[in-house]
Amino acid sequence: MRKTPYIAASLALAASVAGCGKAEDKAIPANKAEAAPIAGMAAAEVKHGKGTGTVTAIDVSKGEVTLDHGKIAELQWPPMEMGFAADPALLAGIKAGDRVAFEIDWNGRTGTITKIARTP
Ligand SMILES: [Cu+2]
Repeated sequence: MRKTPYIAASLALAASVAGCGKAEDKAIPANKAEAAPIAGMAAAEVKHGKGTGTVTAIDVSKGEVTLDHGKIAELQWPPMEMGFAADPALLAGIKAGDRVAFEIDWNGRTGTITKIARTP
């Protein structure tokens, strides 16, 4: 009997996995909200309001007037003191302490006087 030592050469299959080949299969979510226009944000909407108040500060040459005004219904404003821009010509003859009736255009950030007149 011959014993043939059998040496099993184990063949290591060194499978090289260098170079990660991950599939780029990330799902890109469709952002439909981004495509939809945002209502009311496309353009500044100018609102017109009317009120009465007292002039607390005025600079005719700069075209600035500060009013302590009452409610302005059209803009849903409570009474407050705030500054407005105005054409200097509109402010001629008006001084601090005067009671005034006025109208403004409000663009969402700033108010511009369109009419202003002293009241008794
Ligand atoms: Cu105000």
